[in-house]
Amino acid sequence: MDYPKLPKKCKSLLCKYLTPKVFDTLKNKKTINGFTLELVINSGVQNIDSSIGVYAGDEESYTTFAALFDPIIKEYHGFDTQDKHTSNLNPDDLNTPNPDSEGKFIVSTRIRVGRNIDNMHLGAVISQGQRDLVESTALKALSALEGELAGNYYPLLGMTKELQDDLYKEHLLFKEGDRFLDAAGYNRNWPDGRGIYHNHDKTFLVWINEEDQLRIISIQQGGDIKEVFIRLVSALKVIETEVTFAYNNHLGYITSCPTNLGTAMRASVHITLPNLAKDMDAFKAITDKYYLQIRGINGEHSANEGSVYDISNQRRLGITEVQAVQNLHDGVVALIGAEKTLAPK
Ligand code: ADP
Ligand code: IOM
Repeated sequence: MDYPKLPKKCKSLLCKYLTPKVFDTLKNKKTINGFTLELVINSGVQNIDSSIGVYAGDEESYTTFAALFDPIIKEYHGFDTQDKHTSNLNPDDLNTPNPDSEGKFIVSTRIRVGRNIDNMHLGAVISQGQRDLVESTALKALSALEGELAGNYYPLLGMTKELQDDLYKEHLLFKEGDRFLDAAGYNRNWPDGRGIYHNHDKTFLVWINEEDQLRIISIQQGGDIKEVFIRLVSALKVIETEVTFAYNNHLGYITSCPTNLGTAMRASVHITLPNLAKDMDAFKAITDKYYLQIRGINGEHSANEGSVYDISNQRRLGITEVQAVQNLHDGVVALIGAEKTLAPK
């Protein structure tokens, strides 16, 4: 494999950190599962508009290809190679009263975590048999959920186009044919082994075999962040007694994409900010201060619709889950304050 052609205009962290020297150091390396540098970088090479552009095929990828992953992790999370990750999922440590008790700004709140089963290949190189095993293992664990969390599984295989589209439009289901994941090998054998579990109220969801083997999600209308967190934590407690997920003291929960390591948590609100939308410098100054990310409302790589934005924690490693959610809350309070100040009198 030769050093890939990476255009100057490419802004991804892959383009920034895959220097010819790093490439030469890593080009002949392989993890025990056969994961190579070519597989690590293919998504970012094919998609020069990637924000990051790299994927791990297994936990070992993060050490075998550390010369590339470490600087990316450092820049994205502000996390050093000698740092340790700790977890805190205790809702009592949150101070998150609803930032929008009158319901004027926050449309909905969602908190998700990614999880991958210990000692199992990640999605980039997972075999069809392993993917099916992930699905059956997850379903067994989910069958232990009770009360508000009890629900049904809807496999993608055999799902009508109508139901798939409806779930997607309701912001509940992942999209099909994502080109970033496709280039990284995630869409092999589609739609086998993929699906969504949801409870009766559609406030608790689990995506199976998308970017991570499991994406465990709590979601509801409005801005009661703590209620969303409590639901997620209750479900995690049950699921984690049934399945052991890949975790280590340095990188926390092991995920396919280095942006998700650690807590693997993205806590977000969909929020309407028409005045801040006209002053993106002021908007970005607040999101930067609270380490928040701005996405469009149809997920990563989507554009915003009108003045509704998806605001979420950017850092996920080296902070606890409680800190990630607290950052979101405090940043949203500041955004709503600025929005009110900018409103025409
Ligand atoms: P992930 O959050 O798993 O990294 P995406 O950014 O692609 O992945 O978002 C997945 C889906 O979740 C999208 O359909 C998006 O609209 C929806 N979503 C994210 N945050 C919220 C929210 N606060 N309220 C409603 N839907 C949300
Ligand atoms: N992994 C994916 N969520 N994303 C960070 C893709 C990219 O733009 O690099």
